[in-house]
Amino acid sequence: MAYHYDDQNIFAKILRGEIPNDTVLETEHSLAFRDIQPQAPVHVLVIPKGPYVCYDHFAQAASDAEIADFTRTIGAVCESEGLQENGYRIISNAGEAGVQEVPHLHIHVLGGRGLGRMLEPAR
Ligand code: DGP
Repeated sequence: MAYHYDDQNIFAKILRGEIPNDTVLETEHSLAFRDIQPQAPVHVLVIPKGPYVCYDHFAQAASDAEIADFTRTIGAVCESEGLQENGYRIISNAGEAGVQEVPHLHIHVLGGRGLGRMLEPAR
């Protein structure tokens, strides 16, 4: 599959410093910041700094160093946000069926309350 990365997406603008963000953690290859429309007391987005559209694109094209950094940053957010004891959920929406709004890979890290079952019944 050929992936097209649109460098005008909102997270690309955040990475370029054109739009402010509430940073939780920044590493060489990743940025974690608070979601502007939080759906739980803790709602952090973790993104790679590289131009990847979605998770499968990242898994295919990113370097081992980027993948390790991204994975560890997600874990570090769980720890720094105090989510380990009571649990959390990580989600990555992709494409139309996944209702992905921003076409730059992001992992939602959600916690701080009971999150219910994973999916609503299909409508
Ligand atoms: P989705 O692509 O559907 O997985 O969700 C995109 C998320 O990005 C959504 O929860 C709202 C969040 N979001 C959209 N624009 C901004 C922004 O400018 N800043 C921040 N911090 N979050 C944003």
